[in-house]
Amino acid sequence: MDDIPVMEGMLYVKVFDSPVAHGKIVNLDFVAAEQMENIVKIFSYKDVPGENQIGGIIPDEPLLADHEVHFRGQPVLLIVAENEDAAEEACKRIKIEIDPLPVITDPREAFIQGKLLSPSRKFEMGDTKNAFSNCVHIFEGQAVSGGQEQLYLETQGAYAYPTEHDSVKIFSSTQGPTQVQRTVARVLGVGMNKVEVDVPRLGGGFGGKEDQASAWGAMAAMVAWKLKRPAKCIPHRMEDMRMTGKRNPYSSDYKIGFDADLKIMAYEAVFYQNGGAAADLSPAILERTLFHATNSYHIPHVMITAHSCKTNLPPNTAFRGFGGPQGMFVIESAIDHAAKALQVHKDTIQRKNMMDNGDEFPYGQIVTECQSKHCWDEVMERYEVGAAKKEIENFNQQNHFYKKGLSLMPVCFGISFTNTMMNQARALVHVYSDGTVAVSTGAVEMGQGVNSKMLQVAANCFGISHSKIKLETTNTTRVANTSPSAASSTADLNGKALLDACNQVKERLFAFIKTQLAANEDAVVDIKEEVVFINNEASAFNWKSLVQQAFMKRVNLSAKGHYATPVINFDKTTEKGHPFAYHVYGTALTMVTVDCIRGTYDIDAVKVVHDFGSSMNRAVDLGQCEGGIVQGIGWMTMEEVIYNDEGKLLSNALSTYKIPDIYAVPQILDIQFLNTDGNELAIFRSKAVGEPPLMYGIGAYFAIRNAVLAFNPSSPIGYDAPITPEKVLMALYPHTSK
Ligand code: LUZ
Ligand code: MOS
Repeated sequence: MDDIPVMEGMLYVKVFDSPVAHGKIVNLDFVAAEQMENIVKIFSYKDVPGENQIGGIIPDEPLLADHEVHFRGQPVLLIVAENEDAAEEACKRIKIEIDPLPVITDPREAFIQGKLLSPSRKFEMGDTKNAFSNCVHIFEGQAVSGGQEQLYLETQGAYAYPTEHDSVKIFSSTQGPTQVQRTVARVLGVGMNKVEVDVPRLGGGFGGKEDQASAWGAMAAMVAWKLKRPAKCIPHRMEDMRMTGKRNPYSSDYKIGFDADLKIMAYEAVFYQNGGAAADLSPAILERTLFHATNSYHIPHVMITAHSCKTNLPPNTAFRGFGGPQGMFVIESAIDHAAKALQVHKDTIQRKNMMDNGDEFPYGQIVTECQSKHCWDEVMERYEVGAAKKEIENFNQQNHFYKKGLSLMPVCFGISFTNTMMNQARALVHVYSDGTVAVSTGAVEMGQGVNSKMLQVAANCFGISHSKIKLETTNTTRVANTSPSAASSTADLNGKALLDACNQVKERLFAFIKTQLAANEDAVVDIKEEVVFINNEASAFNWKSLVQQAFMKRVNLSAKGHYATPVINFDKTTEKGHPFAYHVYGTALTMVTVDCIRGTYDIDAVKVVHDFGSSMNRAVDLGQCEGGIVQGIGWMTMEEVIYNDEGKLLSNALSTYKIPDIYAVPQILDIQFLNTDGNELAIFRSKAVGEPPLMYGIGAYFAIRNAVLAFNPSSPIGYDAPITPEKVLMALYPHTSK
């Protein structure tokens, strides 16, 4: 946001948020505050010109609280000031009185009280009841995974100014420009055509700005539109941390049954998702938990139930993986539980039950182009897992206060928005008369490298140098009705749309040159390094002269491309279909050392074989993979979101919320590209890479847990992530922890 030069007269917008997690507002007095020097106006819900509603999937979230507050940090008032200091001062003068109502922070408690954000969902395949009655081994338990703060380097925020025709332009730090546009239009009570959203790039998103950027966009836009002045609304880090939602914590029950040969015959799970005080994206996240509940395994009889529970926490939201990691953690816990009880290596059970082509996912899609076993077997061989296990056993026999642990974590992640409708994109290409090119897509660059990939698509299609192409900002007036940059699908969807646009221009240019050179109609035209070839022979034309002459002959040098993923479908009434364009596969080997005096640990190595398809940019893809792994390790080990019983965020700053730093990166982080043909629905057959690697981080949890058990085989340690050093210490010495 701060890369954008602001206009003179810009107003500063500060949010006054609820100090209480649940209650009725009985008195709200901001008269004195509003009369202070340099305070322009204080907005309450009464000042919202249109609908006081920002809920994306379900309309259950006001922009500004009206009579009740539902979470601590809920926006109540907007203080509009000439400068930040004045806003801070005024904030202190506001008096709010709230009659407290009961606060719920636990999803199971919310479920018992019937507080759900959306209808519960159930995926079923086969007949678990009958299957369990034939099982030789059955294990049941609970698994819990915590929240995760997105902690994008740049906080949320928006800058807006009024434009002609009663319109407004918003620069927003959002993954979803159209979602901001839609929300602003609703809040202002105007058409979407009066709202322009522009996104140059983000200082990180990680899912946190898929939906929740809309509130900040709406606040800045409302102030700018009503007061006819530019306005900026950017929370500070601690405000951002307490007001915005995070990865949904889950508490889950599992039941897993095996035959005598350790084949998993039946699996049941019930997921209690902590949704927070409003639906936000939680219903969609819940859906992805269901889709990934069996991870890479084929299980003939499955019944998975998921509840989105309403608690008095900030509405939880998207975070890289989007419910998938939470689903996978539970099945991995169930299998681990079984392995420990049966005293077999977990990887024996994992490999034996790995899915393969022709198997059916519980949601009806048939497994194709499966790379699960390839990745797994490649890890076992390349990284000599058998020898590594022996080494660890020897080490653990010889060392008392250091213990090592190892785990294998397979991943199978579905690519496409689970909501079929969202799998569409558009792109706009202008070739200017001097041969330079400008490209607009719906893709938002947030550090993931999508702009590099878009450049590659255009350069590759036209056969020209990257230096001739400019990537424009993501803007709703140039590319409309965009899906957010999310679901690992941004490069696929926007890349395919861009390819369509470039091909249209290219076809016109090729048709033009054939007439120009009186070439045969089936002559083959090509452009390589900006030289035009006819039937593989260099012609006198280069890209620039071709474009210039085509323009002189009035050829259309612009095009709009469109792409909608074919094949995919899903029927929510039967919970069956073919929701994903394809799947991404891989396996991670993780090795750790636990310091059994201190409870601290090192991640010695994460070694991965990952299915990139035919990678179009190995540097970008490797970066995504490395970053995802470290972020996944953070979620599973050190990042602990803590609210107290009053719904107050205790881990509310970087001093109390620990994310991985360079010292937390595994000593050895080795990623092998499993080179496959890739899928034709992937851009240039280069598979989506944004989210799948995050789930390799789950391996760190189980490796640490194994090391703990090597020290204390009777430790009562459960399946409760993150496995922080404190929890490790308690698990090492349970008898002294009381
Ligand atoms: N967002 C969304 C996502 O709206 N639908 C999805 O399926 C999804 N998946 C991953 C990340 N964001
Ligand atoms: Mo995301 S969790 O792909 O915004």
